[in-house]
Amino acid sequence: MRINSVEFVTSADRMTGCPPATLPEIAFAGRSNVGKSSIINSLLKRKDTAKVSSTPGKTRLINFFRVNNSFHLVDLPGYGHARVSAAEKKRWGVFIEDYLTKRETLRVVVLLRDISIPPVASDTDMADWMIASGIPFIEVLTKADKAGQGEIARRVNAARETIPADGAVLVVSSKTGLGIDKLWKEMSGRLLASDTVNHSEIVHRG
Ligand SMILES: Nc1nc2c(ncn2[C@@H]2O[C@H](COP(=O)(O)OP(=O)(O)OP(=O)(O)O)[C@@H](O)[C@H]2O)c(=O)[nH]1
Ligand SMILES: [Mg+2]
Repeated sequence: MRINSVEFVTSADRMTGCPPATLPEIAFAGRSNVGKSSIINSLLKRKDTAKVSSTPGKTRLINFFRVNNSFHLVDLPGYGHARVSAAEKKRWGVFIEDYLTKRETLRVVVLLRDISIPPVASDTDMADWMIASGIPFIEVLTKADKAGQGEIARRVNAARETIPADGAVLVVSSKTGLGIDKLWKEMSGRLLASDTVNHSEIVHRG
C-alpha cells in the first residue's frame, strides 16, 4: 500500500462522537496490550500516529485515522483490561458493540491476539460474537518476533482450531515488519470490495 497521507480525524467515546460515516473503515480489535496501536503505526509506516504504551489500557477512546483521503483505520480500546472499573468496562463494551454492529461503513475487523499467549475466554467470546453477528474479521497473531518458527506453526494451527474464521490466520510483527504487506493485501481486498473508495489510492506493492 502506498501511503500518501495520514490524518488523525477524531477520538470518540460514544456513537455520536464518531465522524460522519462517509469513508469505508477497518477497525482493529483485541485485548489490551496485544499491539493494536503498534500495528496501525506499522501499516502506516509512522512511528507514533497511534499512541503505543507498555501500560495496558492506553487507548481509551475509538481513534479514527484517515488514510489517502480514502478510508479510515480505527483504533479500538482493548478489551479484558483488569485495571479499569467494572462500570467503565461495561461502558466501553456497550460502545464497542454499538460501533461494531451499527457502523455502516465498517468493512472488516482485524482481530489481534498475542502469538505467545493462548486464547482466553474474551478472545473466543469476541470471535464467536462477531461470527454470530455477521461481522467479517481477519484473524491476526501479533508479536511474532517473540516466537520461534516451531511455536509460530503450532500457534497458527491452534488458532485455526480454536477460533473458526473464514479466512487465513496471519502472523505479524510490528517490530520486524513481518506479515505487514500480507495484512495490507488482505485489507485492501476488503476495501476494494466497497464502492465508495477511490480505487486509484489503493495500490499494493508486489
Ligand atoms: N516484541 C514486540 N512487542 C510489541 C509488538 N507490537 C507491540 N509491542 C509492544 O506491546 C505493548 C503494547 O502495544 P500497543 O500497540 O500499545 O498495544 P494496544 O493493543 O494498542 O494496547 P491498548 O491500547 O492498551 O489496548 C508496547 O509495549 C509495544 O511496544 C511487536 O510486534 N513485537
Ligand atoms: Mg492501543
